[in-house]
Amino acid sequence: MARMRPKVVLYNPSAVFYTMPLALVAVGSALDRSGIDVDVIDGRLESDPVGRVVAASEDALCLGMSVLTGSPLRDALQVARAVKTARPRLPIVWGGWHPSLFPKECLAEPVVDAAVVGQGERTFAEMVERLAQEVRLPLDSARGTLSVSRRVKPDSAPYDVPGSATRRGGVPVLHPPRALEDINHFPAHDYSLIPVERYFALKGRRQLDYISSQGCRFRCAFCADPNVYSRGWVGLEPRRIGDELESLWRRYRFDEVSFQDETFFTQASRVDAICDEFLSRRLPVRWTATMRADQGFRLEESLFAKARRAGLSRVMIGVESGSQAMLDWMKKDMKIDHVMTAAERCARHDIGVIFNFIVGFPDEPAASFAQTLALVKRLRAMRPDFETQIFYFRPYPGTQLADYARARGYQFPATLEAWADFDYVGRRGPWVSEDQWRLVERFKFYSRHAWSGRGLARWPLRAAARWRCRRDQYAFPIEKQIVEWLRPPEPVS
Ligand code: B12
Ligand code: SF4
Repeated sequence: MARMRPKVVLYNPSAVFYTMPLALVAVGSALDRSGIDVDVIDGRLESDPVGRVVAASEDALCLGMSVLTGSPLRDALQVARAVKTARPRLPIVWGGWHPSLFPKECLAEPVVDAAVVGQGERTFAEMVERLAQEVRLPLDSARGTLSVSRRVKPDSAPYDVPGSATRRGGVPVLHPPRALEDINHFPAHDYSLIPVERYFALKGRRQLDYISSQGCRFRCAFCADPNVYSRGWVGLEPRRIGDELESLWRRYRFDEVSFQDETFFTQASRVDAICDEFLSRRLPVRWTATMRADQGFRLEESLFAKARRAGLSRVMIGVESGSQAMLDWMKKDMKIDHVMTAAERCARHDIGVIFNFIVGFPDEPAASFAQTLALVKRLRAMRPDFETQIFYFRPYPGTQLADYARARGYQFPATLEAWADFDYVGRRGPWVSEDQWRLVERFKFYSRHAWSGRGLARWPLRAAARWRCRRDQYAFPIEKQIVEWLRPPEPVS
């Protein structure tokens, strides 16, 4: 009789956009693939996610789910509950940003058996190995896969490994943290775990998502990264990035690589060597990445030129505010001058930029709003391919500003369902008055149309929008109403 191979099912909840589920590719690739089958299921690609997970998880060792705060959490909860009803003995493990910030709270949900905190490769591999031993299916070790200890204490539950949280006697217990490990120790991400062509089709372009580093060394008070990765940063070796991207390109023939790193430009020498990899291999692809403005300020002009030659087409810069006082307050550790210098260099080297801003911080003065809108205009006017996005501040869990908001009486969600309603997308915090919100929404519309598009048909709207932006006149937004009447805005999920 043929022996059944152990299997792990991984689920990525529904979310906005079609970014590839790199977290599941990471943890799935790090399992001992010589002995374990991995089935990655993405809620965004399935008409019946629960049915698909239930069918896939027959005799599976466990179901792993990647959970972000906000609407993906809602889907994760629904799917986990329905799957547990159908398969009560299937262990369910949550990993990702929400369980990393709230491991014990996630375990208050009875269907969640374990939570993985922070980097997941090693922790999850150890859990799976223990689960496999429990069901008496010994695994073979193989070259290139993680080698983990096989000795399991007889009294320990299978998921009680460092870097996890589990329940003991019904009570959530946090196990010792696991230090951030050099990602060069882990096997290459196996993209055959996901239907890459379907993501290309859904994105409408052959754009490969790729992650070359984990963590961030900075301390921005609105961001959860310093808490989850303790200001650690680990990056893949440039040679390895070159090898992986070249072999992925031979397989998928993509046109663009989207680096999903938090701070791709952390080490100038590494960026330089990555550019060499693109150039020496003559990869015919463009690439995009995140850049802090102070990193752009420090980067040699010649490296901008080299990166452009190597295919860098666009960077995303989190500016956050046009007010230096606000930047200092949120510990962004960056100057407005850095933003302008980085922007000028990008413009000079024909590199597009998406600048992200946040408004509506607690007690943010009106003058600071005005400075942010003024900086947005300056940047938008520099080049047609300079885009700007304005988000409203929400005190994301696990951040210093969340503590600040709590101290000022902000009521945070108390249940997982309530956290599922907590989303940046389109929402604003209580610190944004109706007037401020109206002003920002109108400004977003006019600043977008004032400097974008070349067609003759758009000329009247462009001219009106520029006139308004130059004079800061946003009352009676008749053009906005007409455009929205012709093309209603997408509903916020
Ligand atoms: C791609 C991405 C998305 C994609 C998600 C793609 C997907 N999986 O479906 C989309 C576009 C949907 C998205 C949306 C949002 N995102 Co987002 N996103 C990212 C980004 C840039 C990359 C994620 C990634 O793939 N990383 C690479 C993998 C390898 O790292 P990782 O995700 O950390 O995974 C590791 C561990 O967390 C863990 N792990 C993760 N999942 C699992 C599962 C299991 C079973 C296990 C064991 C371990 C494990 O192991 C992994 C390997 O070490 C991150 C920033 C970053 N660089 O991580 C932000 C980030 C995750 N997003 C964030 C935010 C704030 C948002 C939004 C709220 C933003 C917004 N403006 O609206 C929305 C919310 C969701 C929504 N409304 O749909 C925050 C986290 C917030 C939070 N508390 O959840 C991050 C960290 C950015 C930041 N610094 O603020 N995002
Ligand atoms: S906002 Fe960006 S630079 Fe700041 S801590 Fe978060 S990831 Fe790092």
